[in-house]
Amino acid sequence: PDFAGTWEMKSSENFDELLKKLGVNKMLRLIAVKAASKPLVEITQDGETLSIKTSTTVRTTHITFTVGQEFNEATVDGRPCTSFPLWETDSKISCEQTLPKGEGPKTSWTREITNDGKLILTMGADDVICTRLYERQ
Ligand code: R12
Repeated sequence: PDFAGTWEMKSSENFDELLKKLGVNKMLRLIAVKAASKPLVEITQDGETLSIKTSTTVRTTHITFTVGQEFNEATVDGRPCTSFPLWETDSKISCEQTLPKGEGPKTSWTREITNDGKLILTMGADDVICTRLYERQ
């Protein structure tokens, strides 16, 4: 599937609950939720290698990975982790994250291109799953 494009977010569920599960304090959550309500996501793709730049006013992340290969990134609350992205289906990448000392909730994300060309991002922390829908700009 083609993940490439400039994406804007159309809806988000459970982002605050996710941060709460990760132990982010109320003041930081207020700032993060506001900033994360207007993100810009730019993805380039070369085969199974994706480069994803996610920009907000308070934090910008840039990851590059190849599906099937471990890479280093950070959890949504900023803790360094090792990530292992795999194809869950033809159009969905599922990524388990491992924290160096294994502390905290189990985190993961998925990114999927729907039949109608939208991008669904989920971010999980134990039983809490945040779902965010993106459309091409
Ligand atoms: C913390 C500090 C910051 C944040 C948190 C804890 C803010 C994080 C933000 C994340 C946005 C994620 C997006 C994901 C996506 C936009 C703003 C939580 C700055 O300690 O949709 O891909 C310092």
